[in-house]
Amino acid sequence: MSERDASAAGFAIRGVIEGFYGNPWTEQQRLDMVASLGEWGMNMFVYSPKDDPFLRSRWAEPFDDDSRKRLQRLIQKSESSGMTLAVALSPGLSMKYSDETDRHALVAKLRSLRELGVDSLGLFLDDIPDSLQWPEDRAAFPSLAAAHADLINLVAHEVLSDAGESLMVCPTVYWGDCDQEYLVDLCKTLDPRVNLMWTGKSICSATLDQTDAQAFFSVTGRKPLFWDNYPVNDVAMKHELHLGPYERRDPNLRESSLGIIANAMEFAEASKIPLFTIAEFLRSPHDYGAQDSWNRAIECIVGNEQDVQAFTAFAENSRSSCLSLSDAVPLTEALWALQFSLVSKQPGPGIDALIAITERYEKASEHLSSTAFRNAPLATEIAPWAETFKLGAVLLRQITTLAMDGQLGTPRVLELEAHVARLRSTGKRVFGDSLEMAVSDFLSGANPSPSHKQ
Ligand code: 14T
Repeated sequence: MSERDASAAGFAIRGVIEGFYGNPWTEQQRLDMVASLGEWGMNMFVYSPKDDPFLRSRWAEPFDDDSRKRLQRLIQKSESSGMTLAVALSPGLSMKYSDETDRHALVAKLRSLRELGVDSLGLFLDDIPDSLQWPEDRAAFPSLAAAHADLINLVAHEVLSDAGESLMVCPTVYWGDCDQEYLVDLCKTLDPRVNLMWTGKSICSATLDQTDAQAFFSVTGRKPLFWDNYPVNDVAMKHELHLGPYERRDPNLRESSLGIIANAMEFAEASKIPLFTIAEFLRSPHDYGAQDSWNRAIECIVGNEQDVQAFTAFAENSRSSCLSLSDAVPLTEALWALQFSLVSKQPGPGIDALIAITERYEKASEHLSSTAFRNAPLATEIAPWAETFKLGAVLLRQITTLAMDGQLGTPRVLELEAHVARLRSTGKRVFGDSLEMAVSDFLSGANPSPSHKQ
């Protein structure tokens, strides 16, 4: 397929947003990411980390020299990578919408981005108070939505130069039912050049489909620009490392949305695994297969054969997220095989399966923490989860030993409890629920709870 055919088959906007809470990426990570995204056929990068002070808390202040220089280098890299760069400001924590000084400051700051050479601008009004705070604003506007519509229209008028340009806006109501009063009111008088962002049924939506896009269209009169909160793992998701492939997004959204922009993790290198799969989906949604794409992602980011094997063993146990239906599949299968073997009094095959997976995970966890693993930044980012993975391998070895000694149905399984507690105490989620579930089954077998006693 030629380049042209490939992009004709894909979503119009295929993007990534640095839009998480937490440490923004380093400049080097960001430039490297933009280059990779370009190689994978993405076409937009949105710069708006919540913790860059010049974008949010100090939105009204001009960029300092250092920020300006970093933005210039980002503009250059985006250009040379075939990516559109968007930068968004988030003034809503403090802005007085009715105040001329604040309004001018916002327009001036957005214009300064244009003058630097940023292709596309954003105004993000997410995660701010959902009612007007300043008494002057309450006097000037009937609602938050009215204040926002007025501000957005001002910005569109002052910073967009022609009808072909657009402004990316994240409204304060950005998920859930589309018939919420704010969204209805916001759209009554909104400039048609505004692209509205939407995360779907939830902040982190399990699925995105045609019904989401249609409901949005019927209320707002526009196709949504999806802000997809995957693989981001900030705030309440810090215990999970989202390494699984993109899943449960309807390929037909290519027609019913403007595109999808995926919010990444603060772990830039690890984010590349899911982002690679998102790039494949967005380029060719009807041909996408999650598992194959995931294997290609690991091949691309991890590379060398031995590293790929070790990383895959780890990453297949780090796939729990809002959109994933499965995690720790090979482990779960081995543990079911073991339990089935025990119940059916033919322990051989189950124990063999358990030995095989225990050895595989022991080897993998050794390799991941060794200097032989070549992607050092990746190893550093995943280290807290890889440590938990290692504890899991130790626990599996213990289970294996008990199984081989025919001790799994005896009180000796109580020895496993301390290990499970250690695994849990790392606070990092690995193995989904499967390891803990299996151990609790062994424990209740050895020490039946009162309800099971006759
Ligand atoms: F604007 C949005 F579309 C959006 O998703 N905003 C933030 C985003 O920056 C953050 O990375 C993402 C995932 O946590 O969700 C939104 O932030 C939150 C997070 C919460 F846990 C908003 C409310 C929460 F309760």
